[in-house]
Amino acid sequence: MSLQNFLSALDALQSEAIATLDAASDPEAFEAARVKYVGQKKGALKDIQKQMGGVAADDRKSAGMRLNEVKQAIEKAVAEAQSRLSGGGDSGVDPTFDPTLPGVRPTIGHIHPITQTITHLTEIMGRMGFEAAEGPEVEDPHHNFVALNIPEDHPARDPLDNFYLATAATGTEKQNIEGTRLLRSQTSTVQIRVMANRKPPVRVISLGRVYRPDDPDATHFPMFHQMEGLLVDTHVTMANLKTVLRVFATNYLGGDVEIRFRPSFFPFTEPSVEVDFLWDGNWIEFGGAGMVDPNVFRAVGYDPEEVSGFAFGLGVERLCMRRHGIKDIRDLYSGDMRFLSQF
Ligand code: FA5
Repeated sequence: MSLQNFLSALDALQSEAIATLDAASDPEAFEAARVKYVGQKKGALKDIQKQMGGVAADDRKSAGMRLNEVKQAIEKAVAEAQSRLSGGGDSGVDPTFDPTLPGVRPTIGHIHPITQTITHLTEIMGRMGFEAAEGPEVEDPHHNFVALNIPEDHPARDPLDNFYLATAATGTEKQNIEGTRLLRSQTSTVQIRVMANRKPPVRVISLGRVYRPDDPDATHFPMFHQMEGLLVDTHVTMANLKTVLRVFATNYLGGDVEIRFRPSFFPFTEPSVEVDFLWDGNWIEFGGAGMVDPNVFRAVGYDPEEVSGFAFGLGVERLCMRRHGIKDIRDLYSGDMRFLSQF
């Protein structure tokens, strides 16, 4: 192809493309023109660029310069048409964007109701002078049983009632061998850990997870939380225990709460009681309590002739459920945001 022919083909392309782009009155017409002239695969500019190979080698420089000018002129027309059709504004703005619509609110997480309950209970007990203590969730039989006056043959140590961690031993021998570990079945373990490290007087609570292979139902879950309380001093009586639990209950559940102490048995307290609260006309068990057994004091090196004390352990989920009117403990652990976001 002669240089002359090539240049006139370029001129013709330039005027046709600019006229078409200027005339495009809607996005469809614009898009069709854009593809026709500057499309990457079959656009007319690409086409004519290929034809430059047919121009004599000496003329190719001037052909190339002109081709660039035409290319820039057409690209400018494309940009102008695009800007005109998107409302004449900034061509970087999506024409479908409506700045008057309300924004999308990011979802903000919040604290789980059980964690909120733990904070609340800690605060109420703190006002009565109880300090928060912690213990491990993976325990040894000494802290979970032995020091709590639970002998080796006691049914509470049965592998079917506890989550023992895997050891070489199997079956019933698991519970007794050296190095055995289990997920703690009660927070009473923390009583032992605290007393073994401190001299009396002691006034602590401990809130945390405990584990039991219980079948889930409306009031049971295999993982739940307890609030343990322990007070050791001189001349502590059952009346002190009842007062502390009453003051706690009226603070957390309201002044009209009805509380019942029912005689019971725990190896680590003597005498022992179950603590029930009236809930919708029924007495529901919330925990156990009693006066610390002399054997427990001996196990931690306290002299039962000198000190006395009380201990209690309440189910945190049941307290939370009673306060908020939750009927099924499983709702707390379903992960269903429709339920959880109410708290
Ligand atoms: C105990 O665990 C004793 N350690 C309590 C105690 C502490 C007594 C200090 C004396 C002195 P019990 O096994 O009854 O006791 O459990 C206490 C409470 O934990 C129950 O009343 C109940 O509220 C809660 N609980 C027990 N099992 C479950 C479960 N599977 N799911 C939810 N809550 C439970």
